[in-house]
Amino acid sequence: MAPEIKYTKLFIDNEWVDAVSGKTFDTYNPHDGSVIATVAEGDEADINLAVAAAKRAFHRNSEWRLMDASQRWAILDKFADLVQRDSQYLAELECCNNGMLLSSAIMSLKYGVVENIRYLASLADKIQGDTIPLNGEVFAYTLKQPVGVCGLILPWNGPILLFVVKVVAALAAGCTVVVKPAEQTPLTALVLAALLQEAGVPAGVVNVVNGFGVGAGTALTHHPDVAKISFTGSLEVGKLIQQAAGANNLKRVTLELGGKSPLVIMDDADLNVAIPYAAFSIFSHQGQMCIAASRVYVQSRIYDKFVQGAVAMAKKRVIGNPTDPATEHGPQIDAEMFNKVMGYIESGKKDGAKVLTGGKRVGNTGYYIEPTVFVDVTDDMKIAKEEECLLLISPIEHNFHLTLLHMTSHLSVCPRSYGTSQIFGPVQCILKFDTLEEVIDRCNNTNYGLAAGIFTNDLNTALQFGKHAEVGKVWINTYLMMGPQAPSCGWKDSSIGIENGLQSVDAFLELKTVTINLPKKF
Ligand code: TXE
Repeated sequence: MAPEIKYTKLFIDNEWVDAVSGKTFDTYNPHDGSVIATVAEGDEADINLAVAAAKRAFHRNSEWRLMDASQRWAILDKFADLVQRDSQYLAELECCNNGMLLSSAIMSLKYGVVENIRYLASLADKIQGDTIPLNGEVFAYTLKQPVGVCGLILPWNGPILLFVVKVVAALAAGCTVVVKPAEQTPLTALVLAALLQEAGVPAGVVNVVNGFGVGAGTALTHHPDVAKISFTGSLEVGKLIQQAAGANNLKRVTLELGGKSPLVIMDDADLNVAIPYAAFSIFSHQGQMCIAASRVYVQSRIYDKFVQGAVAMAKKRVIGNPTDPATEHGPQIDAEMFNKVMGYIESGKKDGAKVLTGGKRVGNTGYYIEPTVFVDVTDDMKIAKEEECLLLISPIEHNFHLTLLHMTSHLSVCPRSYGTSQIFGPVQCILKFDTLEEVIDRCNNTNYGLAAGIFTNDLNTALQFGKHAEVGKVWINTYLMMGPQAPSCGWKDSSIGIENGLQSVDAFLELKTVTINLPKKF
């Protein structure tokens, strides 16, 4: 049974309102492409109202700014209780609007999401400055203060988790926010806004404006009263956001962008562990994760054995309706992403890589793609480096607003293997290597630097890889293992700023030095 749709309007200043223009857009279920709901479509006029509400709520004499930090923690902790209370409903909505397996959404809600809220909430009253030993008869100290109104722009691949990671960190820091969810997944953000209101967050502190990238998104990134943008999405849009952020005021930016993450399997690894992990690392959530292990480097001596195991793992994944508890593999998010992934599969074949399993659409409705394993992949192929944004004519009609971004010509002379777009689908690319030195160079030969993993029983090999991989997170004999306490970072073009960990709140704070002239040194 489809979950009840409780909210479809914009949430501004604790009120549910229509878009000023009166416009709406449909949102879909990726399982069968059916319309789930029709949602208000915000644009510049609505962003202006939301930013004005957030600015009022941030005034130095507002209820929010005068509230004790421990009270902010208490309210956000109550929010965690409410999310826990409604976790089954939220998981069903996530499944229906995003195609995430219901079983995964329930696990993510009960553990990941609630844990994240509680951890980030607890940082609210741990924000402290320092005292500074300045020379002379002075006393100096630092204050860490909320940066102001923050624009939080979300992607569709983890709508609930990414909402809480950004919103709760910003609120713990004392900021006020305007959230722009992805156009594909507008529904859960509205429910979470209602729960924040129920938890006691004052009017104007949290506002949610659904809409498209060009429209609501651009209005937010160009708004002079927005002090900070935190964005998760594609590298192409990340670059546009950085430009927009500097166009009038100098907004602070946190960008969590793509990856082309390598997973290395050394010939001393336990293949009974490494093969299932490699499958889990690329096929979970149908490969729609920035940290997906999309390049698997296998040492030559065990290459054939690994490939055999990898193909068997891919073949046995149960494909089906994400609401079915037996399902392991659901649909891609929408027609646009379906077409993009199928385009990459075709390009891999054309470039000479071999599909050992998968590569085809499943069924005639929804956006299902078989778990796909490519061998004979070389570093120069598009599927290994994602050189350009593909837009192919395909059997599924485009019915989404496209922000098609130009790929600039200078990329062809970039010394690194340059990827501007990710496959973001269930496509495992297997490559062969001989030595550790060689594979470290090949892993690093990309403009991305999000994550990397290695399976080995040699401590020295693991430590060498851990040190020399040019990425923000390294997993050794595991993959995708994360928690709110560990900072989530990315190097190179993958990221600016840090989410999670103690540093997550710093991203929403400004530092100030206060110096007092004293009559006498003390
Ligand atoms: O992302 P976009 P899309 C990658 C992945 C995927 C690709 C495209 O490779 O294939 O991005 O996905 C808003 N100003 N990731 O098209 O376009 C948009 O409305 C301001 C990686 O969904 O970057 C949405 O809310 N905002 C990833 C958000 O940006 C703009 C997660 C993301 O959209 C805007 C998702 C603009 N000009 C996709 N244009 C990750 N890092 O996890 C768009 N938006």
